[in-house]
Amino acid sequence: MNSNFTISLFLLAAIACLSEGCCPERFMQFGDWCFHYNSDKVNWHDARHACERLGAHLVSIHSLEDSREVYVLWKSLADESHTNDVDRSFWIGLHDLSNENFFEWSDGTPLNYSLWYPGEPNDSHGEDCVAPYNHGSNDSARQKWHDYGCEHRLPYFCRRSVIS
Ligand SMILES: [Ca+2]
Ligand SMILES: [Ca+2]
Repeated sequence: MNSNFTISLFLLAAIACLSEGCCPERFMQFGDWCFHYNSDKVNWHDARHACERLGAHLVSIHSLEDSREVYVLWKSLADESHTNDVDRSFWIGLHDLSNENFFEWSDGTPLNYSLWYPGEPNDSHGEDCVAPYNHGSNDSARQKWHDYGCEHRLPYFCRRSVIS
């Protein structure tokens, strides 16, 4: 390819990013964020590292609005049969691996909001990682969180800010 043409394409992409922000390859833009959903089922640690390799983190949730945004996005990407199935939910960045019952987000943001399913977290058999329970009669119940064994394999959501 002609190098001037290549440079022009690069500049055009850069200008588009400057005007409205953009997402790297394999991410989709939703609001002010870039999301990457991977339907491959992996344990929580592998999900965390996969996000980090993409310059992102497992998604963190700081409001009901955040939660709805992520759950609606997930529903649009996952097979309809995946809703209301605990083992077909997705990993988020919350964990209490460092100190039992002291939950923190893997992206380092503060825990300023929580959306636990009734009776959770219960640390049943030493559960230290968190996912939406994906269980209940409607979306507002299903998006609530439960602690779950980190070794379970689930799809996952990565998030990063737009490139500006
Ligand atoms: Ca725990
Ligand atoms: Ca639990």
